[in-house]
Amino acid sequence: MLYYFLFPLAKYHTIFNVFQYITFRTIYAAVTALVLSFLLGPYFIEKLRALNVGEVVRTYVPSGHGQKQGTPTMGGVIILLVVLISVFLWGNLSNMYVWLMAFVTVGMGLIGFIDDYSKVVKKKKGGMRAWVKFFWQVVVALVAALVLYYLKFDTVVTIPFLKDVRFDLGPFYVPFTVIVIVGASNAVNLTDGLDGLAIGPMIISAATYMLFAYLVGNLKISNYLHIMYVPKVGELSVFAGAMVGASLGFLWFNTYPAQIFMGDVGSLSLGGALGTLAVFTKQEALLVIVGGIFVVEALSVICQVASFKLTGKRVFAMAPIHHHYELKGWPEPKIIVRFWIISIMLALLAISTLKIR
Ligand code: 57M
Repeated sequence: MLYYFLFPLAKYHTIFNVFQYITFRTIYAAVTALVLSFLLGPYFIEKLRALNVGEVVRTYVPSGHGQKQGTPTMGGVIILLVVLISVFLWGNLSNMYVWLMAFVTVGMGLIGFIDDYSKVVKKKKGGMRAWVKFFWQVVVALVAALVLYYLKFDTVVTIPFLKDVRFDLGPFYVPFTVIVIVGASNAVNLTDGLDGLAIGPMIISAATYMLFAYLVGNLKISNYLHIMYVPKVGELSVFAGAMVGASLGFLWFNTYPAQIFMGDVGSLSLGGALGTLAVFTKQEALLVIVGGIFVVEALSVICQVASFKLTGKRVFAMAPIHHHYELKGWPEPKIIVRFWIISIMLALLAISTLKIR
């Protein structure tokens, strides 16, 4: 919004020129989201406490989780709010990708909100049925995928490190997009089981895609780097910047020992947003590296369930994998920080694909 009101003033004073630059708006989108989170966080946590919106910890948990009972949850509401305000202030709202990003983020958030609400407020055990949740996630992702397809979005998929390998998926790009978005949304949800475990890699992944959005959206740079140029997608670095700021602000309160959890409203929406960023920047396959922690968490569940069904034996002491390390006796902060370190290494590896191909 500031872009509309302040950039035209450049004819009176050159200082207003800064509002046209994506880099400037990205930085301030992140700063705005961070400051808003700091300001709203304590008020929101107090409100949740007063309303008794506290986590109901399952009984089948590694010891230590019992003391988390009653921790305020649904902190994702504040993340969503802060991202939207920041994008509204700093984004170019005539950009269609910004609206599609907002649609997926809010759509997934709404599904998570209804699930959290039924669990925490209505005290319905287990919340929304898994298949109902999955169905609506697919609907949200499908709407975005179909809009993209009818807007003639490039359906070619490239593979990291392999310059000459390209697949044109044609109409199959639609289900592919749905898989990426819904997969990312659920993988982040599965990861969100220790304090700061999901939000840390989310900051790192969103920051990586913030960089990629800027690069692929810039004709000169993308030509220089020989990466696919995606017109208008540069604006998404402002969106990703807001995600980084809001996630950092949330980590302030979610770090061990957590004062608040994000709930499904946070994990489903942030995961969906990350998947959408991967699609819009045409770096879909790169998400396996950038979001490697989320991928491993989801794979650990798939392996555990498959192995148990087929052989009756477990691969991990407990899935998702962070519970395995808990049961092995690693203290919670050690698991969390080590996962963050791996996430940083993966982000660096992903960035290196710009040169190693
Ligand atoms: C989300 N949610 C946390 C919080 C958070 C198929 C199966 C593997 C599914 C999986 C599952 O349900 N995962 C979904 C996991 C929960 O956190 C809430 O949920 C939100 C995210 N959706 O924001 O509101 C608990 O996680 C802990 N937590 C923190 N700090 C945080 O910042 O400590 C969360 C955020 C919180 C808190 O204790 O209550 C969750 O784990 O429930 N199911 C599982 O993960 C279960 N695994 C399992 O049953 N494994 C089996 C099979 C099925 C694979 C096996 O290995 O044999 C585990 N869940 C829990 N304990 N709680 C089992 C042990």
